[in-house]
Amino acid sequence: MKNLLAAVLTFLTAALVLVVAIVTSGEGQRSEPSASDSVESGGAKKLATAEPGSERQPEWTPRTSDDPALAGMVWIPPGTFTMGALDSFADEFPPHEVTLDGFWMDSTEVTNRQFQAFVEATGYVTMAEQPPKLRSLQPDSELANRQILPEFNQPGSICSLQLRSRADVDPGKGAYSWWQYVPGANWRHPEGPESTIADRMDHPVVHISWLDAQEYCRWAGKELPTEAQWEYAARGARSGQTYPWGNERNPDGRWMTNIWQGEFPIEDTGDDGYRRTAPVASFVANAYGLHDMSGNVWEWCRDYYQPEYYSESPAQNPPGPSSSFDPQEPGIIKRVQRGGSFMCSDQYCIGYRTTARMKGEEDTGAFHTGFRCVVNRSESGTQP
Ligand SMILES: [Ca+2]
Repeated sequence: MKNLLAAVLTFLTAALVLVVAIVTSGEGQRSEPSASDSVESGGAKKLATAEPGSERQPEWTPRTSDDPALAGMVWIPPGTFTMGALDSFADEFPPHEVTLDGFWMDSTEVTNRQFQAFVEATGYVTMAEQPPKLRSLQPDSELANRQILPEFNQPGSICSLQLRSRADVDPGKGAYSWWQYVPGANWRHPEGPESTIADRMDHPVVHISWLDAQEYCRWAGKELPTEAQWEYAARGARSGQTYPWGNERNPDGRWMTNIWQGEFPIEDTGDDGYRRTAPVASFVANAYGLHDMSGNVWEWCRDYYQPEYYSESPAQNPPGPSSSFDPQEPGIIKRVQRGGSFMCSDQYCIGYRTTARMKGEEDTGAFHTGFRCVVNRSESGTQP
């Protein structure tokens, strides 16, 4: 029972992670990283690499497969690229060359419809639908003996509340003014028990923990992408560019991704057309045929999170570190999240950049966190 406490802590730490991320980014206002001198080569000859700084779309025709197991997926060609950034947040440093085998990747985030098929086939119950338990504490964590507060000791998940004005932001609570644990919130009820996904079946599923995503992948015969696969795919062969489509956030004044516009966290004006999740593929795909690699929802990667992993990462198909370590919360097991979400604004979380890294407790989702899958096979569909 004492572990129930930890579940609350699980939530709290997840919220704290968000807070920290937001605060960290908020310090921010830092200029977004400039294009580095990375070289990106997509093995295939048909792929012409864009010049750094160029907004020109790389020449590549997305490949799909007739194999039903690869439906909805696109081929990501083998290649070498520079992962990370020179002038950005500390955990994106150092930029380093990585070579990857080719793989298949979902062209969109996993939708409510897809996740529902999984649940109907298996009877799976997500973490947010279960009574809180301790699942993501390191074995030697000091948090193991804490008590779970009663208000957190019921199924639920983390949501961002709608604030009315800047006065609603309690300086003492900081980001907890808007991030709150909502009993009854889960993938079927994204904003709490009264909300529904009935008209959102083609939106990305949310409130999915890393452990939930693993179960979906197992059922689907897929895997979560490694962090290196995710970044390589998101770049879409654009060398060292800030976004999957180039260096300009709003080319020709257009919004290219579902993020937050307006004063954060008071009012999202929805200038991009969406105030929360958008249907997948509402925005243009990158050169590989991948939609929403920036914005919409954070996407889980397979890797444990360690901020300094890039300093020791192997150059060939890096698998991520062998264990988790976040100095901000060393007792918690965390996995990498990528891509930013509809909650990311240029005032705070600029996580929609291609190199931006986030972390989350592996047993905890939130209303802006989902995932997509990969299949590690050759272009012809055979096992590597
Ligand atoms: Ca938006």
